[in-house]
Amino acid sequence: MWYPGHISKAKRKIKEYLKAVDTIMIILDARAPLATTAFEENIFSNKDVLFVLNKADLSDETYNNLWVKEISKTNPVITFSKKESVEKIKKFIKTYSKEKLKETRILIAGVPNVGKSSIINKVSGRKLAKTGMAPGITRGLQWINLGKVKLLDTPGILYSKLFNKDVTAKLLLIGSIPVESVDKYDIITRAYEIFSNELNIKETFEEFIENFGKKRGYLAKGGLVDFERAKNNFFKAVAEGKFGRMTFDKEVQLWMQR
Ligand SMILES: Nc1nc2c(ncn2[C@@H]2O[C@H](COP(=O)(O)OP(=O)(O)OP(=O)(O)O)[C@@H](O)[C@H]2O)c(=O)[nH]1
Ligand SMILES: [Mg+2]
Repeated sequence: MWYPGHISKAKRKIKEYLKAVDTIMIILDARAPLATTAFEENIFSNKDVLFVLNKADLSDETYNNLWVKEISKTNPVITFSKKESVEKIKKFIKTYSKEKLKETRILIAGVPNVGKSSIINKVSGRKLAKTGMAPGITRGLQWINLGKVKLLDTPGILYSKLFNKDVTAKLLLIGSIPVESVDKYDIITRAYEIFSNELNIKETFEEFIENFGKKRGYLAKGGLVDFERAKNNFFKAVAEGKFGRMTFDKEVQLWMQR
């Protein structure tokens, strides 16, 4: 399974920096709020933790509301997306900043590709942090100084081993793990099953990818569909929301049991 060296290094660094931060802001993907807690949350157990359900433009609106209602029973939470006004997240940060402190230091954490660096850029109004479509863009920790508030951008983290097939499949569907790294076919087919249930698609995975590849013109020698390329681009298209808004984690009551 995909677990690049920078992730274990990032976990060590995050632990080192914990003493220097006041609050943790965990960025979840609104399409899979449970799957995107697939890292050692207990690292943050004695800190104030805020949650942001990001990429809320790609998830089902009804579930956005249900998730906010459930998570707010344990922690402050908002939905957010890069399409929304930055004032929403600035206000959230301000509300939960420790007013008595001269400055508030907030560590931004989450699994790869949930939009941590994008949020930091949006709040700062500048392109200070590197962002990108593939997971694993941020490699080191970086303070972004916003005057009274300092945000610490961190690389996406994950459990070193993802044992749960559904969690791994959902992380694939939202682009938190690179499709090229998923060599287990049962994860791929489970991810397709979750996706096809959402859209009520009856084709088998092979049929669907075949047609997807034809439509996109992903042809190999001899005019046959380049299955590998079509499969990889299909998962990237799902992660980018090209098939419409959908929420993959629907069991909000599991939040308390995680
Ligand atoms: N649709 C949508 N896309 C977003 C949103 N926020 C970020 N993205 C996209 O998601 C991708 C990942 O964003 P990053 O900000 O690099 O994510 P990250 O969490 O810093 O990723 P790592 O550093 O790799 O862990 C980029 O292509 C962003 O443009 C959002 O609210 N909605
Ligand atoms: Mg980043």
